[in-house]
Amino acid sequence: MDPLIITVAPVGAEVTPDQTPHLPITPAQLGETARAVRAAGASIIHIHCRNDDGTNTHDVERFRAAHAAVREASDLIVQFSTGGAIGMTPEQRAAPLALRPEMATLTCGTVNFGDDVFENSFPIMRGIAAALREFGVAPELEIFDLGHLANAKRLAADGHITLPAHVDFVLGVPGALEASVDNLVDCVRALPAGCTWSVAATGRMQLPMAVTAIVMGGHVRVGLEDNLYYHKGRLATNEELVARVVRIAGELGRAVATPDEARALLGLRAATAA
Ligand code: KMH
Ligand code: ZN
Repeated sequence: MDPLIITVAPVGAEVTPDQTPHLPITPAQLGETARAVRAAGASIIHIHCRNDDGTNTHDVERFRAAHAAVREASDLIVQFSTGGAIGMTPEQRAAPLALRPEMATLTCGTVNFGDDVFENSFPIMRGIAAALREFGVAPELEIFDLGHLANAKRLAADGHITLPAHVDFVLGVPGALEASVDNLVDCVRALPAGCTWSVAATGRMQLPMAVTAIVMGGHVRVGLEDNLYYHKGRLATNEELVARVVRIAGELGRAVATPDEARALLGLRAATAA
């Protein structure tokens, strides 16, 4: 099997600082997190930004500072969120792509999101895909439901994205596909040929889905964006969540990818050549 690519999603848009003291809020804190999760074994960092008071922002200058801090602290692959937070406009969500991160997400369909709706109509997806192409940013296709794969195939057929691509199954969001082994297997079977894949799952299903992906030959996303706890009643840090996956992968005989090995697997240029 290929070495395991571990993505860390350290902050997200929904978790609030009163839920955990371990969220990296400022660019400097994102840099410290990057250093710690790289040491623990991560190779990709999925970035959302916050204002100093912990509220969400997709301000380009905040992303510029976060990007610089993470790159200063590590050789991680930097992946910007274009999902942002509920209520952001598509233009706000795409604006930081002008900073040309190595990767960014492209959510492939609208989905219920708790009591909200995470809106990704075809015009929105085409607009974000156009920005990804304009700035030469590699997409990670976020698949919250099985039908999102059909949307990705349609976007590819119409020339908005290129397949194969890297796909992240985001399972367990209330209103979308539940996190279960059966559902993950269904998702993987439906993947377009040649795609690499990872799984992110919410809450206590993060670890079981990660272990399933390690065994299946997929890749893994962990972090406080999706799950706050190490186990019931004990808050986690991002680096602990990464370290646990590394330990389990080791027990299962799966090597862990360095960022440059991940770049090779994902078809990105090596950092040393960038
Ligand atoms: N915060 C969610 C509404 C992404 O980062 O691309 C969307 C999200 C997906 O987190
Ligand atoms: Zn995200």
